[in-house]
Amino acid sequence: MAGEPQADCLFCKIIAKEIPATVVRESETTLAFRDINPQAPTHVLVIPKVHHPDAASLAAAEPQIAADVLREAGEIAFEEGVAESGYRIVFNTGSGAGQTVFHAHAHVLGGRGLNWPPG
Ligand code: D5M
Repeated sequence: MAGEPQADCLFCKIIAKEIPATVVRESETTLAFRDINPQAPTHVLVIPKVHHPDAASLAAAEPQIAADVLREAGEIAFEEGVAESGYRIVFNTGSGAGQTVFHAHAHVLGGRGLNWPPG
């Protein structure tokens, strides 16, 4: 069922604490942890605790939780000290855009210059 934990989902396993992660923030509806393969000095992932395959399906099914993910991303940018210099919130959506984990997640990237357009 939509939103239910998926046995084969890496991020559902992190939420269930079956796989360790370096958690930086947690709310009732979200979990944020450091990316295992950081692409910037600050690289944190914010995920909803409910399982939806990407950000658009999360927003369609659970708009309040999608808003929670964005709010947490902004709080993390402040806590990590990258808000003033500028940071990026990225939702890779679909394998053609580089999505590899099909549980909605925001990348919070900062602490270095970020080019536009992204690669
Ligand atoms: O982003 C998926 C991201 O998930 C990618 O940047 C690596 C990260 N990742 C993969 N496994 C882990 C674990 N175990 N801990 C922390 N981060 C992890 P995507 O947008 O789907 O490419």
